[in-house]
Amino acid sequence: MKKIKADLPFKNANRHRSKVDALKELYSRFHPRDHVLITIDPDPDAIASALALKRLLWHKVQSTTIGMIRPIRRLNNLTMVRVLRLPLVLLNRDKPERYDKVVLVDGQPGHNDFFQRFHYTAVVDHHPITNSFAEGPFLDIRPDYGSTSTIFTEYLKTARIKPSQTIATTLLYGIKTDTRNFERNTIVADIEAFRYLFPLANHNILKKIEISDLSFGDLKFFHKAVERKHIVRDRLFAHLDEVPTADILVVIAEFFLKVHDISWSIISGILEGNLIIVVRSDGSRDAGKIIRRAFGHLGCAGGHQAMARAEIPLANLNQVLEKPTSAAIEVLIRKRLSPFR
Ligand SMILES: [Mn+2]
Repeated sequence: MKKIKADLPFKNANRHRSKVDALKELYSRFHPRDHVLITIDPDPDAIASALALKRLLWHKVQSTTIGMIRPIRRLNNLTMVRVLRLPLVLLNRDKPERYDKVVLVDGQPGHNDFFQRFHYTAVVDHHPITNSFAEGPFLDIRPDYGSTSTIFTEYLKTARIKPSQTIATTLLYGIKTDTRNFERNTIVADIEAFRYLFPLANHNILKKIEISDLSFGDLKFFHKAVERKHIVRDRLFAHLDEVPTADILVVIAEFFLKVHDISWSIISGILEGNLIIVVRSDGSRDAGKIIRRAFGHLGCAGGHQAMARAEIPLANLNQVLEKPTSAAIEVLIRKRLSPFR
């Protein structure tokens, strides 16, 4: 995406007006008879921002609908919507409904062709500015902010609205996911918003949302991994044959690393004609280097100190295996990544 210099299209870009003026200006764009649509690409930050805006517009407009441009896939987010009963609807590309005003939060029209269909009354976001905006919409884009949830927490404070437990929980989760628990893109405003929201959120629900990354279907791979595990000194191996996604290998590799005697968790499976090997370790030896030495000549292999992965086309296994049976693959991996080499 091309970056556009902020000074060109951005006369009304907000940074110099006060928080009270920004809120007033935002409100001035709506009429009590309006039916408002908020469009989101539904990640936690976008969902939380939309809920906060819906709350800000409560009693100010006739109705506010939060419309998703795609279904939610991530299990954590599905859990959030289910447990907190969030009022989200899926927009239909072919049957656009009529709304008086449309707002975009946590994104810009150029981020998705679905967004580009709408004529926006307001855009509130924290991504780098990639759009040039024609005259018109209320803009509040703050690329230095870690999350749009932070921006909306400030709006709620300015409006003297204490967020409900549901809204506080989603905003807190939005800040946490977009800053990866303050490990990236964090400024003081994010931490201040977090501190403000912390006592207002439901931490039991937040914890349930954060740990909900498994489906029922995944459980049978846990079962298989436990049954098939081979332990060689402090390394645990499990080969799972065909798997539906590589994510399940990662989740199981991380799970076995919880066992206190295990320093290396090496989980493998077959996906779309490739053998995938996922390593999680305590980082005492360079896992990326070791997996590259073991499998780099057969496919792509590498990673970091404590996380590594190899992807090997099954056809390439002919070079080292007479017949790539499940048992032969399992033994190959165990030999090549054995601590005794
Ligand atoms: Mn965001």
